[in-house]
Amino acid sequence: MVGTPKIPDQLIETLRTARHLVVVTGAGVSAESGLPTFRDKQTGLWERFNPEDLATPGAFDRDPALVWGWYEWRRMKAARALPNAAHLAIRRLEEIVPRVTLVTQNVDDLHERAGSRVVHHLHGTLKNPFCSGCKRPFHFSPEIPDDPEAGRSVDPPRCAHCGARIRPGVVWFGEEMPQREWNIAEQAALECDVFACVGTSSLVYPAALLIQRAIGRGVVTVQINSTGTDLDKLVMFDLRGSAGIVLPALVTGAYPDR
Ligand code: BV8
Ligand code: ZN
Repeated sequence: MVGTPKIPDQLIETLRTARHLVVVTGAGVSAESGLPTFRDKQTGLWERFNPEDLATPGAFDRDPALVWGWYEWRRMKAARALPNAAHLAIRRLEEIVPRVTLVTQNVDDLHERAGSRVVHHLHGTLKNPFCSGCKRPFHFSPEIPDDPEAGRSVDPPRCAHCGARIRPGVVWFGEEMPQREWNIAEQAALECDVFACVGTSSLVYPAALLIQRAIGRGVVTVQINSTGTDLDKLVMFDLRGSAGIVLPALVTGAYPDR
């Protein structure tokens, strides 16, 4: 496990005086909750699939049961996972910094279950499936889906209204992000004085444009990631390590008594 890097004093000071902090999270922030990230080798039988080949409208049209089975497996894993110290540290920041805009690329609900009240999901969520035909929302039964072993195909339910297949409520590659969430995220990137991206390879667009907006404005930018990314030399502070270790260290360093 990568240890806690020394948090630069200048970053501690910056966070103490931050007025508007934007935090953008990716799959790495849920990794310590046991959820596979997008580009790490998918665990279980999903190793033989590239997620980018499953997270597309074409994949669903070609094999709806395979794609629905993948999302049901992920929904089951997310429902059985718990928020980790990174989610909780972000929640603490929301209580301390005057204004925090939390934006996530993740489709799990771990930020919400850590207590974050306003979470901007750029790529949708596992909890809001809808009809691929008439677009009506579909409501899951309350219990956690049984444990489809990874890789099992599961036929998607049919819409009670029009009979079309129900699809996951996520934004697939080639699909547009929700305009309202994107506008909020982009506006925040243009107004904030501190911008942090946590646990993301920053490879997916347009989400990856957000940190680039902040870098372009010359505001304080922080990357917290367990591996390097294309942003390493572009951000002001590049902290290498696990989000569940680095984020709490950063928050405690800035606000030791909070
Ligand atoms: C669109 C939901 C157009 C589904 C996802 C330029 C501009 C616009 C579009 C494009 C463009 N260039 C290319 C595109 C097309 C495409 C794209 O970006 N492709 C990529 C592959 C190059 N973008 C799109 O298609 C977007 N739509 O542009 O539409 C349009 C416009 C108008 C009208 C119609 C259409 C939509 C993209 C959204 C796709 N959906 N998710 C699902 O989840 O199944 S994206 C998917 O990738 C996830 O959301 C994921 O979160 C996201 C990004 O990945 P990361 O979160 O960064 O995860 P990853 O595994 O990559 O990295 C994790 C990092 O964490 C790693 O670096 C790892 O080292 C680190 N880590 C691991 N453990 C830890 C850790 N760090 C800290 N602590 C740890 N413990
Ligand atoms: Zn329908």
